[in-house]
Amino acid sequence: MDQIKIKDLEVYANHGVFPEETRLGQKFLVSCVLYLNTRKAGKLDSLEESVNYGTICQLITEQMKKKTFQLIEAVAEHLAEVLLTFDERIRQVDVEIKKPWAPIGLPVDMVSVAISRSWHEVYVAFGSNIGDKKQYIEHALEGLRQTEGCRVEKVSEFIITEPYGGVEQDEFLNGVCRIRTLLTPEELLTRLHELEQEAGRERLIHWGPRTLDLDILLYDDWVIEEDDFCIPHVDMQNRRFVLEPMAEIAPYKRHPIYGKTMKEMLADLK
Ligand code: PH2
Ligand code: MG
Ligand code: MG
Repeated sequence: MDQIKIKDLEVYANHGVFPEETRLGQKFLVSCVLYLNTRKAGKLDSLEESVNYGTICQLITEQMKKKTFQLIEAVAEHLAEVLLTFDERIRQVDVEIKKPWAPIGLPVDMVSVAISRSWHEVYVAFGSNIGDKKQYIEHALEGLRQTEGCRVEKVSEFIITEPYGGVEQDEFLNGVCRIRTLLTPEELLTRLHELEQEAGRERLIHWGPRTLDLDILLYDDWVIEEDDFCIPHVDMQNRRFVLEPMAEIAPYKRHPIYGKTMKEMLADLK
């Protein structure tokens, strides 16, 4: 990916843990790399097709002066979020915050924090088999849209499915969506659990009836294998109610472990 780089933008601001830092302020140096495709801007020689680095420097300065953080970690995190939401075309950012005058009483040249943050493509499955199923799902999708650092990009049809897994219960309404998010897998899972709680979900029987179930299917091409948290979803290859809507909105998306497309995985089930 192409890069726009800003090196050592000087900003006088008041971040710090010590009272004198927040009272008197000090010099910060901000560097960042914006990852975006500059091909069209380059070929057309047109600023409209790119991101104006002057505007970015202004934005950084404004944001650095507007609020006081204790940690330069927090400053970096905040700036990364602001930059990634400023323009859709910025896919990733590296941000470094340097404190050349850190008042630690020792002769250090410079302290800094450098982070890299990006948008992630995530597929989430939803299902409901109690009450107004459609209403629960639509409320959850709206909740995701309203979540900071989350964009709902594509939603499948809602399909009626027979319960899978042996528990005798009412039929489900199921589907999947593709979102773009700045949240980590753990943070996203916490948010999904909150939305399930909002739908009044009670966890009584394992695989039993539920007002709302939200599961992470795929998170970029990441593989996470923890005792209580796996990505990709461990059973998606066996679930028609997942693969059918996945084949609808992402037929050529490949499973990071099985190496098959959603369309192929669905055909394998038939
Ligand atoms: N979810 C389950 C268990 N069984 N069956 C259908 N048809 N749809 C579901 O969403 C579903 C299920 C556990 O998450
Ligand atoms: Mg589930
Ligand atoms: Mg679940």
